[in-house]
Amino acid sequence: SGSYTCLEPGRIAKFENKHSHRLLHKIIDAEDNATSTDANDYNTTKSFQWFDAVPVEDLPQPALNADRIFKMNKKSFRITNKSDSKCDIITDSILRSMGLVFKTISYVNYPDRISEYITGDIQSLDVIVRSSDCPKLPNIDMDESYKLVINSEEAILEANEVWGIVRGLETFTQMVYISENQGFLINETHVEDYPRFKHRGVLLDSARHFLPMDIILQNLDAMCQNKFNVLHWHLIDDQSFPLECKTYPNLTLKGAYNSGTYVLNHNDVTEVISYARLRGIRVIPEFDTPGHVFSWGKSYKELLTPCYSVNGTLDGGYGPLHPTRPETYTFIENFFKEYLELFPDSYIHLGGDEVPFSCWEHEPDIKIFMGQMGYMNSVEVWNYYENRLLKIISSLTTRRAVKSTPIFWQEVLDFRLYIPHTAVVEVWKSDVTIEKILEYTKTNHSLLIASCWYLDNVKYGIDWHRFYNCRLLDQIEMLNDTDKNMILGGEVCMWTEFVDEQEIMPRLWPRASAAAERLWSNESVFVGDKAAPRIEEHRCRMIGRGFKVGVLNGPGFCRRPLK
Ligand code: CP6
Repeated sequence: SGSYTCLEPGRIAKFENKHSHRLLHKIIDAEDNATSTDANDYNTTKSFQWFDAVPVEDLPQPALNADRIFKMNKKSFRITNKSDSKCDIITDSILRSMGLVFKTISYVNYPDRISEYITGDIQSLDVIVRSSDCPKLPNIDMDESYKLVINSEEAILEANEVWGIVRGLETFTQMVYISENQGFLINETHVEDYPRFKHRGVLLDSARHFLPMDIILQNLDAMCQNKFNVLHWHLIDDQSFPLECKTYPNLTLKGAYNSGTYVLNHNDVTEVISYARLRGIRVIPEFDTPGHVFSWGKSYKELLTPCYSVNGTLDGGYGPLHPTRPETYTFIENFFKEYLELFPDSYIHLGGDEVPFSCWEHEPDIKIFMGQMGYMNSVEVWNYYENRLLKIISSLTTRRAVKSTPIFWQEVLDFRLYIPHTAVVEVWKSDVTIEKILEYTKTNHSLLIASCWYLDNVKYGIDWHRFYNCRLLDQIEMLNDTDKNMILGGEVCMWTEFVDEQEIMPRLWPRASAAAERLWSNESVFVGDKAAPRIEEHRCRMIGRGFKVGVLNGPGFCRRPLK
């Protein structure tokens, strides 16, 4: 609405009264209860005419949203770093913003009286960061808050840390718009903004289809535009092993697609990490074990558990990592030694989803081992595996300033594994209720929510509402503070079984923007009928930056100046 950014700032100090709406639960209830036929979905958006792009009510109307409008001169406008810190994160962010600010295609067809509201120009934006620290990496506790003030006396972006400058410049570049006769404009602004959740991630699956470097980097740019701050990189899975391993080169030679050539090497990974850092994005790799490892077996068969049929003969298939052979753990240790040095984030995703137990249950050596250990079932074998893995990770990261914090998929709680309470658990199944979340928080594990956001899953018609109206996220607001604080944030997941480099951009974007707003903006911003024009406008802003984004709302177009 008024601030003219899709990612509505978390707090808007000055124009608060004009922008708070609290009708929302009614809207969601109505949508949830409606039988979700495609036609029905389409009808829920009838209140908005897509071909109008932005309804008059939602425009940053001078009379409604700003007392003053300022012109910006494309040739002379500057963004100036006025702080002592000359951190590369600020410098690069300013450079990028200078390249983007006049690329805006946000076009507003103001009434003629617009000139009454134009009270001057903004010559420059001053950037001030309080901390002189130039962080080596973004982290979970980084301060992304910022204050952006634009009035006739000043245009200032202030933040405690460089991360706030990155987010604030993003907002700033999105607030600039074009008008037919007056050129580039920006409204009087007073925004004090900070994120609702500290973990706002995008999962990219590089294993089902190979994702080349330019796609990864493009997504980091799109993520930055949408204020996401974590790339959850699902690098390896059953189908392929596309990550160079210097210790065990055969993993990619035999396990990567196209005869071992669809590979990301260490330099690529390092490039991704530094590209992400400059955009305030953490890179958390996932090494999914003990399941989802079939591709490891293309070169190292003995790592996997051979599967037996009920009559006790080998059936030729392979299951999860072999949990009792010492060689498995030697391999795992060398493997993680290499990758923990490559990936510096203090979190590491260890997977743990969808472990196919049946191969463990029938393997003779494992049966003997279970007898020796007094294990009653294969969940106990799994628990044994995860604890040996955790011990290895822990000893490999003792030399770090902060020890690695493991993340697991929700199954570790569903099967009640004994894992340290510092481990974070990512909830992904779509049937998870708020009652289930409360059971999880009782275990003292912090949580990530992914259930609402499987973006590879498309539906005919308007399907971003179901990402936006994430019911779990509303219900979280009703929890007490202790439970609420255990929700670190959420992730949108782009699994690539049915998506590849050709179509990943329009599939992910701007549908991920719907989740991005829920993860960044204050919960009170969530108003169904205001979100539709905002995301439509945001889509046009992404197009303005050259992203090949998908259609959200059916027929329509992005407004552009006629000359
Ligand atoms: N791959 C891996 C997947 C999924 C998971 N893990 C998955 C399963 C079901 C759905 C979506 C994704 N494709 N490694 C589960 C976390 Cl609906």
